[in-house]
Amino acid sequence: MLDAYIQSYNQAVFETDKPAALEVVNQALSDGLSPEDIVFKLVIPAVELMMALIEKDPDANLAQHFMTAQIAADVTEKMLEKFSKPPEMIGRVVIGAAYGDLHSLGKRIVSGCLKSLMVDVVDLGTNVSAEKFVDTAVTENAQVIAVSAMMVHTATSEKGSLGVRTLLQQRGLQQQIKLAVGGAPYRFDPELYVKVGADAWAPDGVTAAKVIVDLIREVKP
Ligand code: B12
Repeated sequence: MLDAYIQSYNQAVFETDKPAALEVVNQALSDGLSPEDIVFKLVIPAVELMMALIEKDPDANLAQHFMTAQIAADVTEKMLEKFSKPPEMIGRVVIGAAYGDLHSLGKRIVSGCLKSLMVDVVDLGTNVSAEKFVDTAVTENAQVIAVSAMMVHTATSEKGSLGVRTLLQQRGLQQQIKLAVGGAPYRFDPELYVKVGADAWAPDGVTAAKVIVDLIREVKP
């Protein structure tokens, strides 16, 4: 049954047919597949498959590139609302895409995984300045700032996580607020997170949520 959904969902995504993708999702839901399974077994693998195809073909259709992300983001957003609501939050995270970075899908997936692990998420969206990350973490009483960067220059920029680290240092907040980073550049260089002043990184949403929960536990008694 799951294989049939995977096949028809992948087909719809490949054809950039959003209504068809949503129809598969609705059918899967009404047949009893959980929202978590839809995100982790249908949506994320389909994006990864499309990414692999796109990377192999430098002339890949831009519409396919864009629509893959749009469909996945829309479905993920709808499913996240249906993720089982946690009874008690274990901590709070401020998340966003780094300054200059408009890639939102990875961050949304990380948010979904965090929510499913009972972490409260304040999502600042994309193109977030270092000041906004730190100011919001302070006003929202968050234990972790999570910066997503999909491009090398947004990952390494002084206005990205390096800027967040500098502000945390200047304001004496390093013991109260931890910094996590993620995105494609960190997968290519697993030591990059240290170079940009972060406390931790993770290669995917599920690991990200676990790593961030560990950081919350370091800070919160
Ligand atoms: C989809 C996509 C887009 C979409 C984004 C739509 C959206 N709403 O997000 C659109 C078409 C808009 C786009 C635009 C651009 N893109 Co683009 N894009 C991609 C693509 C194909 C997939 C990204 C994605 O969604 N991945 C799927 C998600 C699930 O994976 P992920 O983001 O890595 O997230 C996971 C982990 O990294 C981790 N994670 C993510 N964030 C965090 C945060 C924390 C704290 C933690 C712990 C973990 C974590 O968990 C996530 C879930 O598992 C990549 C190719 C690639 N290989 O990544 C190129 C890519 C990132 N894009 C690229 C480029 C160059 C651009 C453009 C500049 C293109 C252009 N010329 O206009 C613009 C930039 C716009 C901007 N200023 O940001 C390059 C970057 C190259 C580089 N080395 O810097 C890439 C690598 C493509 C390539 N091979 O050239 N893009």
